[in-house]
Amino acid sequence: MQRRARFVALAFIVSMALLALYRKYSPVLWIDRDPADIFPGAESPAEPAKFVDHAVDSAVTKASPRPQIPLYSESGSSRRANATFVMLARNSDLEGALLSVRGLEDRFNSRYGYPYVFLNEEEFTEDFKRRIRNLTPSRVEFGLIPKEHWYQPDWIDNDKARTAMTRMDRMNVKYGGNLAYHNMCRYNSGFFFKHPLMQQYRWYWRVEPKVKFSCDIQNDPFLFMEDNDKIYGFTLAVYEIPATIPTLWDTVKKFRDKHPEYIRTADNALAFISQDGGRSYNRCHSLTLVHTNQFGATSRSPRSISGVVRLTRRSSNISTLQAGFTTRHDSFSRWGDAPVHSIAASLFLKKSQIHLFEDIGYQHDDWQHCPQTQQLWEAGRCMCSIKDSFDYSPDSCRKKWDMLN
Ligand SMILES: Nc1nc2c(ncn2[C@@H]2O[C@H](COP(=O)(O)OP(=O)(O)O)[C@@H](O)[C@H]2O)c(=O)[nH]1
Ligand SMILES: [Mg+2]
Repeated sequence: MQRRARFVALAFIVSMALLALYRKYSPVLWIDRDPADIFPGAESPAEPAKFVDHAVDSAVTKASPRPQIPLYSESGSSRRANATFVMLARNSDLEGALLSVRGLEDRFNSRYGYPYVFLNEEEFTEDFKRRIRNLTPSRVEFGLIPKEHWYQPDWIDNDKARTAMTRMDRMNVKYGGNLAYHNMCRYNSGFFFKHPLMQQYRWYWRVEPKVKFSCDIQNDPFLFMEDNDKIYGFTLAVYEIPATIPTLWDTVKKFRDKHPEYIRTADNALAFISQDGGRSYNRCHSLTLVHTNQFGATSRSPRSISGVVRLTRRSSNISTLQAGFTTRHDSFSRWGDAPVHSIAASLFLKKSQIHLFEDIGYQHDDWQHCPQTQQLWEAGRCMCSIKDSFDYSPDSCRKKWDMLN
């Protein structure tokens, strides 16, 4: 009996010692480490700056204790980009937001551990935060959008704006009469990357509620972008509704004439958005719903290359135009943020800096991109059907993109 007790005690001590050694030397990373340890290649996030009046939810950075979950990438590398997912959402978008996060975690992020930022012009409810946090061990932050970034500025003639919106509503212009949608487009065009929570990251992946990721994402899109001098990535390209942008291209042309220094004259992607050398806009835009971009990179990021910083200024400029003209222009049209970003990318970047992620199976509303080769489809264990891809349907701009490359 005594011998048996001694044996059990010895076995216990040996297994504890083995466990300690394993935890010390194992290549597996543990989630309760400092993010800077987990992502050694990444810049350590700066303390988020704080707006005076609109406090960022300070509780959010303190993640609740989590079970330890190993993080690894396919190659076994622990290298990560300084990157985040970002979702603009209302409290009422919770169910859709949960679906998107669940999909992202299952198809990609449970192996990578990238953080999330959620932004809203109203405080997120405790229920929203708790249920989102319950889906992922990653850091999740919830930010309140500063009022001056969301609501239309004082100098807007609200009577004129209302009249224009009523007119658009009568003409059945999609979301034309919806002020919140106008503000959302304006915010997504020119402001989201200015949010203090966003300033700490160099790469953004915009996610919307209710989107679906239909294939395993096997490689890290952030690192792919970083390592291949890419700035702007997308999967779907569609035509914009003409009635929403009657004034957009004229505004872009004025901007181009006033600021030729911002326009890349060779090697750009102009042919993707214009078939007549820039006289008119063909309404093609990449769906910026799933894109990885550096539009928000700031000069505070020490590792930003100069081109990136310049891009930021350029995109801010065009976004500032959007911010002003969305509601100030006589016709008060309702420009979407997707054409604004796509035009900026097509005019300011080398076309090689724009990337179409063929391997990312992605669905937003009725639009779906499914990898078009059997090899990618199988490798990604895709749920979508190759033949149901939107890419070559008449409403898609994919052919224009292919012709460019
Ligand atoms: N906080 C907030 N987010 C919004 C509002 N309107 C739209 N969004 C978000 O903005 C994004 C685009 O909105 P959505 O309705 O999907 O527009 P669509 O994709 O153009 O049809 C989604 O992430 C929405 O959750 C709003 O009034 N407030
Ligand atoms: Mg949407």
